[in-house]
Amino acid sequence: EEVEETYIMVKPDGVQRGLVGEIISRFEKKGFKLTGLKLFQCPKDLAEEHYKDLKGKSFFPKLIDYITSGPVVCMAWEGIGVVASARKVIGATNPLNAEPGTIRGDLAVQTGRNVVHGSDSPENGKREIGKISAFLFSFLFSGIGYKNFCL
Ligand code: YYY
Ligand code: MG
Repeated sequence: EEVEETYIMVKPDGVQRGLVGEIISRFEKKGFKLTGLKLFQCPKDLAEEHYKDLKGKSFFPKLIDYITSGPVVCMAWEGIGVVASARKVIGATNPLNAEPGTIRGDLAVQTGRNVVHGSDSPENGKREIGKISAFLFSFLFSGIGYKNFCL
């Protein structure tokens, strides 16, 4: 087991529904460490970069419209095995298949409104945190956290 980083993002529906505190609380209670946090309006090109593996899927344009439709909460979380564990805390992509006790299982119904994103591998965790941090640094001269100056 290794210390990893994962990118967790409360999607626009989660922010609008007032679920930010609930979602943060679940990761805090599990015991992971919050190392970066920012409320952010994601531009289209960054959303497309974030979801680049899904380019070409039929739902891709709707996904990009949705993720850029309002502010998201970008977070970096650190801990042993945090990438896979956070995916378990989040639950299945389709909330109707997500187990009760998971975020999506408890708080969502539709795949297209599944309230939260979590990286699917340590490599993607690093990539996703890196992309958002680089964007924020170039734009605002600050990142989302304190670690490594511009995490
Ligand atoms: O990692 P995860 O969010 O659980 O699912 P992905 O397969 O990476 O898809 C990303 C995102 O795309 C998903 O959270 C909702 C949306 N989506 C969709 O709208 N319709 C699908 N059939 C599959 C995914
Ligand atoms: Mg994914």
